[in-house]
Amino acid sequence: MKVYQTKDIRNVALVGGAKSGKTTLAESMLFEAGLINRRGSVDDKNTVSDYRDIELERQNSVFSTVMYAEYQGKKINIIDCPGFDDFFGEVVAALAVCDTAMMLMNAQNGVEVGTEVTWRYAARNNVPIVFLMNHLEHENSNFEETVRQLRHSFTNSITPVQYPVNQGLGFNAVIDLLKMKMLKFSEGTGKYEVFDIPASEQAKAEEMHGQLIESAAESDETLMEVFFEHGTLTEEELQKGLKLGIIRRSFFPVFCIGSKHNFGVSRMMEFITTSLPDPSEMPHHQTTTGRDLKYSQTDPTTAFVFKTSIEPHLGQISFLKLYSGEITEAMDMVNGNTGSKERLTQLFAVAGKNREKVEKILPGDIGAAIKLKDTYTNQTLNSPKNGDDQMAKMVYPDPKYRVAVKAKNSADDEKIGGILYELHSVDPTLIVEYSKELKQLILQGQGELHLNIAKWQIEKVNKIDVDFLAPKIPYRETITKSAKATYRHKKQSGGAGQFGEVHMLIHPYIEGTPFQNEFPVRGTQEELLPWGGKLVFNSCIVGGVIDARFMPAILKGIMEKIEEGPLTGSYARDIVVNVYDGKMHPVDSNEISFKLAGRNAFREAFKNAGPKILEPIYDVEVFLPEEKMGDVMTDLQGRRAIIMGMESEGTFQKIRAKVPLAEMSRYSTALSSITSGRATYTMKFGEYTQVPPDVQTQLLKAYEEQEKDEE
Ligand SMILES: Nc1nc2c(ncn2[C@@H]2O[C@H](COP(=O)(O)OP(=O)(O)O)[C@@H](O)[C@H]2O)c(=O)[nH]1
Ligand SMILES: [Mg+2]
Repeated sequence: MKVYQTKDIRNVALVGGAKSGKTTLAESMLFEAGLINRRGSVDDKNTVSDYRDIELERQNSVFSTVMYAEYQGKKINIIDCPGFDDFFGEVVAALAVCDTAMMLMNAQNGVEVGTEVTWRYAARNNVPIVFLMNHLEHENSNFEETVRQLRHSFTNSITPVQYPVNQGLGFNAVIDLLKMKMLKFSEGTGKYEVFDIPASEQAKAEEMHGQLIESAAESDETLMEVFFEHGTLTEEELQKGLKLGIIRRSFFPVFCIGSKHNFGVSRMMEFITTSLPDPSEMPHHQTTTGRDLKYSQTDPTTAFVFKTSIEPHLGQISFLKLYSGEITEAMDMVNGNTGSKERLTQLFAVAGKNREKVEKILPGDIGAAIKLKDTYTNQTLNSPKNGDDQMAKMVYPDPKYRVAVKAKNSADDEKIGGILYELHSVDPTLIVEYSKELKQLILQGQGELHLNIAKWQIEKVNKIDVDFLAPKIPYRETITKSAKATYRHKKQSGGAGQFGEVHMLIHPYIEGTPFQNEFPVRGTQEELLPWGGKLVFNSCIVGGVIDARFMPAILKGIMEKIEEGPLTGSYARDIVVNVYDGKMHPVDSNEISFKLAGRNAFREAFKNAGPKILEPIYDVEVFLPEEKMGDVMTDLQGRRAIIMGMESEGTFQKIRAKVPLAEMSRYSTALSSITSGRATYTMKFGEYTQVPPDVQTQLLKAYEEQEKDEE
């Protein structure tokens, strides 16, 4: 394969709502570029992009697919992304390395939740966007309304560069406002015929063309001057101005395509080659040490691994984008994050499961290497002389769905950890962790669908049957008032006896609130508890009634009980313990005696100090269409949510709420069914608060029963 110069490379990501037609468009683009000679279809399960078993089974993209099309002397790298919210991690990676996102719109549906989420993310990361209006041949398609919604939701700089002449059944023609011609498509061929704009469309086309010229002029001062002087721009000036506007995100063109019938795809690809930025025209990235990555072939090499996939018969493939220098086969590289050495044995240009060898990759291009030893997604590879360089890591969305994983056959339990770790290396939004506290293997992800796909892989690919169970909730225990307790540990049996007596006063630890202590504190120790909160341990001992050497043993005894709270066995927190009196025996006192005395005194005191169970509360944000507000609110209230506020965001509403984690189980599924998949949400741990009395009673009862079972 030809080696492409930076200026001849275009990197585009196909993004947008589920089923908007991204995978079908990718297929048409590969066909137009001659990479395939027959267009497959998602329905016939033979597209280049959706080739994995899980995708064929579901007829939906689950992973992003990297492809390329050589077109009019340029190499267009295409990353086809999944549309479901559950797989947004793939979109994050694609947006990190593409220079332009192509956002597909289903003209029947207007702005969808996928559009909204992707727009917001692209805006935060300054990714230029081109809108592609698809599904125009349906009876209910509405180009104008969809454009109106886009402008209302996002920005008035979203501007058509084409509009359909005959949308709905029979759609096959558009007015192209750049060429100022009418284009007529013929089914399946990708060809179009060019006609003069019919008289009936002339006025409208002139006016919209005028708007484009103004947009182009606004993106650059010199162009503005030319425009003022001549009242218009030449075609070349128009193109230059629009490109600048796209790069600076002050202009977002809207094209019309028909991905299924291959309408307008070649025209759109022509636009990609002539009017979208090459990588070096985009703002440069810097390494974390401040080195400017200028896409210069003669600079030291820096490449970023944005995706890892595991392919049958081949193993691990690492997809990288080159930001500086060049990469050749058999080159020695250094992983900037781990310092480990890597040799690139083979380099490929990849299109789905097809690969073509390349000998060299130049800056801005995307390629793939296989069998890297110790390099994963989100890491930087460098030439040895700048081995320490690192690029900023991609930030994935927080997990919002969790399950406990257990092998059906307990003999398989050991293997599961390794399998889940491999899944995580391919999809970093799957997070696996063994919780010592809950004694469960917890898998977190973006939604029930996301985790079910992981289950499918474990069962179908790794051939291990597993159960996904509801995970336990990490409750906490604390106290609400002060209490005293004394405990004497005494044992007289045969030889040496045991003796220790401890008197303590405990009270709640509340940051910044002083406590009127009846016992002067002589020594204090603050423990930051690993599970959050504090334990303050004060010695108020006078006259040496307990030897200083026994104090650590008392603290140890208290810590044991704090790790296994007296109410439900959960971690306790935010407690001040004052040891103010006690007794020793000249012969029988030892550390173990004081540990036991400390532990039991603490348990007694805790029970009398108004103990309460705390539960984790999450800050939840739900994005939903206005008309679903009532249903979503009712559901949230049923989940003990406290509504913190409501705002409108474009055509969507945002509800902010505090919701107990215990009530969030299966929320992604519930929300999806209440809103027919038109809403999304995020959640982030907020704080621990006391559970209501009725919930506390239930939890205490459940714990008692569990203890009884275990006896
Ligand atoms: N009628 C019509 N169907 C389309 C069009 N684009 C895609 N489809 C169909 O819509 C479904 C989803 O398409 P797909 O490419 O998988 O969408 P993706 O989820 O965005 O990748 C498939 O059944 C396609 O055949 C279009 O422009 N018109
Ligand atoms: Mg798809």
